[in-house]
Amino acid sequence: MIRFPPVSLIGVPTDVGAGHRGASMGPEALRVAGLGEALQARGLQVVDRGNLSGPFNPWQPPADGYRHLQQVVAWNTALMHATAAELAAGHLPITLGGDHCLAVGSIVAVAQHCRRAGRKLRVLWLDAHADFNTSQITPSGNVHGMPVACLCGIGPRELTHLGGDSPALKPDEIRQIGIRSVDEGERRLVHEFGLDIYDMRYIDEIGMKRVMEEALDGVDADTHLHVSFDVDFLDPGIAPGVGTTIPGGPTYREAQLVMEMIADTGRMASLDIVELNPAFDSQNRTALLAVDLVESLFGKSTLMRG
Ligand code: 6HN
Ligand code: MN
Ligand code: MN
Ligand code: MN
Repeated sequence: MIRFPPVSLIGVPTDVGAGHRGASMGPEALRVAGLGEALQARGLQVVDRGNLSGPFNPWQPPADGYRHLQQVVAWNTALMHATAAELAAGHLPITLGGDHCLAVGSIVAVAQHCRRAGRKLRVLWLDAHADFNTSQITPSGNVHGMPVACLCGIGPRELTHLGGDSPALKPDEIRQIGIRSVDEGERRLVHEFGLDIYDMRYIDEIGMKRVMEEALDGVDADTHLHVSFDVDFLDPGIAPGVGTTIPGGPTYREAQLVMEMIADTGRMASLDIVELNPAFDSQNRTALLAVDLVESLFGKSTLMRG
């Protein structure tokens, strides 16, 4: 059995980075679906830190290629500090998003923590999207389509330098899994940066087991594994409660295997659960599915052999 440090839930109720309203209700939907209780039932110590506060969503069109940049920076600053405090206390922080722009704040804190401790970092980005847009190439201006680029050093200075140093991440520290929607300019940029992308075509061809073996290759006792779980990673047939559904995502079994293989490493030390949008869900089913999958991330298994 894998031992985990105490887990801290950090609610970040905002949708300032998204193109649809409603991800701001994500933290409460995850709580109502029993996330804290499910982890406690696994023997984990869980503290719910409640919700961070920040600016409301002004619902404005993009300015200079960004929507709500000032509000995005404010929420990410708060999350970066909250995440850093949990890591410094030896806890495992879980970001309850909120839209995916928040991964800038959480991952900047994680990266700084790793550099200080001299640990290796591996980020697993589970998503339908590459989230590698810039103000020049974005089709929407929505910052939730840009966090990976910001973390790799391209984007508005307020985000690329959120933690002081830039870039927070080297492209070879990231593995993206489940990708099936990449914008035209974004595709070029992702290749230029040499990002390791396990797209759905590749998953179809070689299978999820081998994909995960490749994505986790090199993860060892000295590695901090951060999982950024965008719920739109999942096939919309099982997970309709997101703003940007893209057909052809991982099935329930494939998603379970992803989570179980991550759990098997015993190295997951921080997690984002983002883009859950209760306004598009019915009867909280996508939140319940997210909780089910997160239980597997924390070692719940139905395995009978081996
Ligand atoms: N997400 N590539 C599209 C855009 O507007 O940049 C969609 C981004 C979705 C981002 O789901 O985290
Ligand atoms: Mn995303
Ligand atoms: Mn996405
Ligand atoms: Mn499970």
